[in-house]
Amino acid sequence: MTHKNQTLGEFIIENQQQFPYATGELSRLINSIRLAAKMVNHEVNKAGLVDITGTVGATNIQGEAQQKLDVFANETFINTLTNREIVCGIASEENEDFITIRGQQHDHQNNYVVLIDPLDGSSNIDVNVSVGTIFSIYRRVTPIGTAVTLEDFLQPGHLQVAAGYVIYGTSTMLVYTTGHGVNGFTLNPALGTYYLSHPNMLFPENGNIYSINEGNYVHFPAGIKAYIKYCQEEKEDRPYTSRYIGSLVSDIHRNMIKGGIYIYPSTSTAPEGKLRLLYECNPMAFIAEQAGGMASDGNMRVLDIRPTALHQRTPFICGSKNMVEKAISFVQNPALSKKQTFV
Ligand code: P6P
Repeated sequence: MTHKNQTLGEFIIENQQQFPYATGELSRLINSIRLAAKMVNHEVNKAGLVDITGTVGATNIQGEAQQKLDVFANETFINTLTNREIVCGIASEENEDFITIRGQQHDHQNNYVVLIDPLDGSSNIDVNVSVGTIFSIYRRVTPIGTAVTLEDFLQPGHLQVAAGYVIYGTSTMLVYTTGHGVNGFTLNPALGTYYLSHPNMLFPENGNIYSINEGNYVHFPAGIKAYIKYCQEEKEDRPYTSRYIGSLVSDIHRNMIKGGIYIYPSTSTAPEGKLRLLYECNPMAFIAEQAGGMASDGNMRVLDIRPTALHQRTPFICGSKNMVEKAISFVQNPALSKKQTFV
């Protein structure tokens, strides 16, 4: 039984028996993420005060200018996860290759791999817009006692054992699922404790918020253009409204609470879209489905995509079920727009 104001620690203990491998390992893993998030939150919250914003002059493997907080967040999560005897490997947006963790006995006995986007939306840091951390957790598939391989990381999203995000916004929240619904915990910075503030989060089936970077409109496929026009046409009931923060965690978190759809499609300049499958789309898709929503690449369920590369991208349509289904109908049948009367 979950109740408001339960602490994250109490919630983990009370619910760990739900988890088939309830040896406490996953609980310790979530606890590690909880601690790292507190440390990153502390730095994010003072970013404007000390010389920690701005770029470090380096670029990450994505070729993106690395913000100092990117580097701090990446190192914090990697170090915190490495120091617990739970994780046997980590893949991060900031690192070209995965990191092997042998364990204190150097014998590769740990069971889980973690894939992480340590600070998503970091280009927003210098303008004081909310950013987030996204994480995805799998059990390894290669034998215990051997070093992890790429195979342990290239698992389809439906095999995730847990996924979640931290949103560093007006308040800091940790939102995660282990396959038994989605729960949101808000950090009380004065106490350093997370409290259950959003039990059993659910996407409203319908919504009227669409989130997409319309600056790329001319590069969108016909079906996405048609769906945007559909959102803009007169509606008997509520008119749609466009909300786009440019921070995946913030846009999806808002849409999960208010009802809405987030789209980052393929474009003529980026045929596979921009978002990364393994540590952005799969964890957000797991959460979306656990919250009664839906996540598709326009043709198939995101969680069924069979990964082939650590940093591969995918088109991403995620949010309220009925809205995602409507968007997919346009993507799969752009001519649909000709039957719509755009007045
Ligand atoms: P654009 C941030 O870089 C990010 O990965 C997501 O958090 C965000 O939704 C998207 O890219 C924004 O991309 O091209 O609209 O600036």
